[in-house]
Amino acid sequence: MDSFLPSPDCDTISKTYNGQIDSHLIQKTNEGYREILPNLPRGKGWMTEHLVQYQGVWLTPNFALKGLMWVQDHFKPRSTDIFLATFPKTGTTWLKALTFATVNRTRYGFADHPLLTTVPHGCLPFLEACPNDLDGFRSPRLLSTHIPYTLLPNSVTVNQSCRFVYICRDPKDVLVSKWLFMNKLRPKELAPISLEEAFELFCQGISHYGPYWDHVLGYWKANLETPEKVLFLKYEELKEEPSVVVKRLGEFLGHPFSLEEVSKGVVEEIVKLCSFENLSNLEVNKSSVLKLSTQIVIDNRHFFRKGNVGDGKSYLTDEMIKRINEITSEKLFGSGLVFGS
Ligand code: PAP
Repeated sequence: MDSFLPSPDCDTISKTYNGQIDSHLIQKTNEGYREILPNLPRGKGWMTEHLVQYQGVWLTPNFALKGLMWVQDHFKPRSTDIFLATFPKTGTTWLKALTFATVNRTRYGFADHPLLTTVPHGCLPFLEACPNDLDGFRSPRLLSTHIPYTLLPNSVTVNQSCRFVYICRDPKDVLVSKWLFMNKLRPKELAPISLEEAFELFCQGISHYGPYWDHVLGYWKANLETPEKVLFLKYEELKEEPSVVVKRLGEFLGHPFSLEEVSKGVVEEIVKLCSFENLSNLEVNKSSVLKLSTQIVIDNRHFFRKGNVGDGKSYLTDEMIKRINEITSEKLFGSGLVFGS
């Protein structure tokens, strides 16, 4: 099997996910899961009825918790693995597209690129969804994950020379993007979650893979300690200077752009291919779906809303903005990391 699919599509990936799982391993993790689940703290869910707190992080009780346990129990990293790590709604879709296009730029032409017919999420596997299936993928594997750095197994963070690319975003934009997205996915039988409720939960840290600030700080610290292992990006920087960031990405991943490529405009081609304007207007991203599991099927169009910096502020009251800014300053105090106002 390839490190990515030659003609990737969501169906093929979800078939891959379900294809080669060792039933003994599933059983082992499922037993542990059933044992711990009833005793975990619960909070109100955004997309599901509730979230559970496990090892300090808030997760959907089925997909995300099982996925994390899977990774901790059974994932076998390779020294060449590349992880795209994100908190949901911070720029995952964009980062996946840019990385996939950068790493595979000699393989595909821009006129018939897989990203023109496949949602970025379909181009590379989600670690939590298929840790055991990944054994057959060719190195270097490009994998995405929402797992906090501190919860990844030591075999990934300490023992291997695999690399991470992390992207973060202003928490106000993350909150609003997440609230709008989750309400679209929330089952009809559950009343939509109000912005006030979502705001409270987010501030308390109760959101998928939250608290947000802990997630960001985990990767930020890893970047400070091992910059050769963890590249730390901001959505806002990427919006401002996409070509500069793409060049850094290529360099960091061991695929630096040559002078010839730069002068031929390859970096700009990648930026254009992966731009919000381009991706959001593709037929596949307007009308197809992503099947993450048998229960989780998402319209691709939901991954593309506005793609702007600062949009969160137009939904939040002055009071909410003040409070979230205060929490952010407090949480990030002394870390050297800052977000805009
Ligand atoms: P996910 O965690 O569900 O995969 P993710 O891709 O991290 O979501 O975030 C979605 C946000 O990125 C959306 O932001 P918004 O709600 O504020 O608009 C989405 O519009 C934005 N986005 C998606 N693709 C791009 C892109 N190519 N360029 C810039 N922003 C993008």
